[in-house]
Amino acid sequence: MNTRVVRAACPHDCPDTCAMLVTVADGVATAVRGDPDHPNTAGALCTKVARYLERTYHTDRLLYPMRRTGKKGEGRFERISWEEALDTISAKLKTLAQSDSRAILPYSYAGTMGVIQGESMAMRFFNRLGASKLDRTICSSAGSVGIKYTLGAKMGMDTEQYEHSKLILIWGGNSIASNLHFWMRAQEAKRRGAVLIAIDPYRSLTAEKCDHHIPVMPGTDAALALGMMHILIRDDLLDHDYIDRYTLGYPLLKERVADWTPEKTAQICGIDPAQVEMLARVYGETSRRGEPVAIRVNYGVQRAHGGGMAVRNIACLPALVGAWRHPAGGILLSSGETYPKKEQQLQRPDLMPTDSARPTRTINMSTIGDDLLRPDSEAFGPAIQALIVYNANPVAVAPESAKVAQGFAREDLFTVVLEHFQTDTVDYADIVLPATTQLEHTDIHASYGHLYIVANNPAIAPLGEAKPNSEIFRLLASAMGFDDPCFKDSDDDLATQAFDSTHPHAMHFDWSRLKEDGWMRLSVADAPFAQGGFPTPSGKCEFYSEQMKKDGLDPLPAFIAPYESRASAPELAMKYPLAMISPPQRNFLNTTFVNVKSLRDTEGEPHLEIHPADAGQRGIADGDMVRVFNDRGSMVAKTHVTENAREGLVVALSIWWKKLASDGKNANELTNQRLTDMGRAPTFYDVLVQVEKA
Ligand SMILES: Nc1nc2c(c(=O)[nH]1)N[C@H]1C(S)=C(S)[C@@H](COP(=O)(O)OP(=O)(O)OC[C@H]3O[C@@H](n4cnc5c(=O)[nH]c(N)nc54)[C@H](O)[C@@H]3O)O[C@H]1N2
Ligand SMILES: Nc1nc2c(c(=O)[nH]1)N[C@H]1C(S)=C(S)[C@@H](COP(=O)(O)OP(=O)(O)OC[C@H]3O[C@@H](n4cnc5c(=O)[nH]c(N)nc54)[C@H](O)[C@@H]3O)O[C@H]1N2
Ligand SMILES: [Mo]
Repeated sequence: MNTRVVRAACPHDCPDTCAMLVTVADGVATAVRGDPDHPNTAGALCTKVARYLERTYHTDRLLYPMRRTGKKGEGRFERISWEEALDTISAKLKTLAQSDSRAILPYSYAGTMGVIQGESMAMRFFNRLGASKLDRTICSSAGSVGIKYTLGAKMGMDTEQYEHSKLILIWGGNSIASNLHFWMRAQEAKRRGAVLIAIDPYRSLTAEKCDHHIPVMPGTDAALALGMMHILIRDDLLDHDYIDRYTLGYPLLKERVADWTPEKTAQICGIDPAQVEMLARVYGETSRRGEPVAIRVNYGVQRAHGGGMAVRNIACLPALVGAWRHPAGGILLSSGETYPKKEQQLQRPDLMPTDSARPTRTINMSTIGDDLLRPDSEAFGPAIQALIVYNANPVAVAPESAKVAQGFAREDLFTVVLEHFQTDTVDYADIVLPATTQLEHTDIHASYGHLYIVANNPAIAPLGEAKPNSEIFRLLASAMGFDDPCFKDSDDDLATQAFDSTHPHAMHFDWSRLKEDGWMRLSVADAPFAQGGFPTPSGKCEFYSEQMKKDGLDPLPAFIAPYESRASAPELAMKYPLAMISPPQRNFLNTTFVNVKSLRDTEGEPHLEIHPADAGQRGIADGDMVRVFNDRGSMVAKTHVTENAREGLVVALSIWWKKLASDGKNANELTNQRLTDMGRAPTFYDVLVQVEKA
């Protein structure tokens, strides 16, 4: 038997971007494991990716191109050849491009985080075509903008340093589920005597294991940060030297937080004033003792109206106490901008046809529900006539799902979906194209949680007639007659172009070596802002931001209330009194893996966690089936009556495939298309609902 081990990367949308070792025997992958030598992966894979072979060799894999035979949404297809598929697609796109290429829209997100199978060849294709641009806001853009106002870039602490921290605030993240390798570091810190505090409306798996849990109501984190700053200043738990040298606007900040008393803060957050006091004091006093205090801020805080401001406020805290002086102090939201990515070269925006009479337009992926239903108009431009979906499952993941499905059901819309499986979105496709999985193609990965570039070598040959996204867009380019040399670049060529090896962070970057080694660490300082050097306009940590003012925002930390909450929308709350959040389920990765039976079986069916008091008022017992509803829609779920959901809150761990739920629906029936204060992002956790026995 011919056995070998291939170096690979986990492709999924997760901060951990694990380095993997794939065992291949006679052309068949027989095992995947975490690379024991990669410092972040440390030999461990999560429960989902440990089952990666089950996913790749799943009997439901799409292996051939197909054409729709039933009605949109029914999911009936017949096999066709690649030639026929490419001819059909190119003929349609050519016709549309002749009148107005902006009627064509790509729709993609992070089904794979790979640079090559993500936005490289695909974007070259859409740029050359002159398609509408897609604003990729569905996950992280609110916090990205927020943190940039304060710190200047999406970068911060090194995950590997957290094990040396003495206090870790896990703020709006369920790391055991969604950032496991960070949790391993936090556990190590705890063994060494650190205190862990979770700030989360829900007693998640992670919150349960922390020393303290502060259950704020959704969308109120900005207030909690203001209250903390009030106490730090009131009690002089500050690093005045750090503030003087490396921050901007301290006197204005001091004035701003003067009336953010613990009482006011606690009332807004739905907690006790003593909890605000405890949190601020332990943060300030630990730092005052010269010990490193760290914050891991995550995505939970960003998914409400004021999500951008929340992250911006939280990011002010480390500078106030001088936490940045230590490698194990500071904050991390994302390490994404530590990587010198060569996006222009990979995506070639210069290929976009320049037509001043018809400038390009941008469609926000988070409002695809509304936008698919818009007719031609002066303001909007042409109605969307063709949609090419890859690395995404919008029919299940985009907010206000009923409208999304209505848009996808339009008979006059031409939809192409590149996929591994027949997802809820594939059911609406006119043409389905089978894509390869990570084991079958080449890729190169940055991470948003650590500081390594990770290589992915193909372990096995493509299954059936599946092709890598990159190859599919090369073939489409050729079918369209695009003869620009960049469409001839191979996947190895693209990997070579991925990172800038003249940038100080990536001087050793060399694809041919990386392929062999599997991963390489970026060169960055241990404590990036120990001596200031923030990449903001002033070079300082900006408590006051002139740029925010220019952008029409409050230049100082502020609180922006949720759209839907008992306090901010009392009339709506009479009908729909419960706040609903739908954060990630441990055994799924967004909707990926929901169709892997062994993983789905651990969840069973969609659940709704509800507090005993809220359940009691409604005559609901543990295990009852309930209907969760608001003006936008409804879904049924099995209840779990538990104090893990605080009073006034229900939790629907997500994201289920709609068609694998008994009523064909998921939590996005209830979510809305309103956007955050910054970054044009969705407000998935800014939702009021009512619950009744089904
Ligand atoms: N297993 C698994 N891992 C994943 C994913 C997955 O689906 N499954 N998804 C991946 C993706 S795409 C992303 S973006 C990341 C997300 O990464 P994280 O943000 O770490 O992920 P979550 O587990 O959603 O943690 C969010 C937590 O925020 C809480 N929360 C909700 N609203 C609020 C609020 O207003 N304030 C505060 N303080 N907390 C709030 C939720 O209860 C939840 O426990 O995870 C990635 N990793
Ligand atoms: N209610 C609610 N909704 C949410 C969220 C929430 O917390 N609650 N979270 C939001 C967040 S943070 C995110 S990031 C989005 C995620 O939304 P999406 O990015 O749409 O993520 P997935 O649902 O995992 O779908 C990715 C799809 O890409 C496919 N895929 C993977 N690799 C490849 C490949 O190489 N080629 C091709 N062609 N396809 C591939 C997978 O099979 C999968 O079906 O969902 C958002 N929606
Ligand atoms: Mo995400």
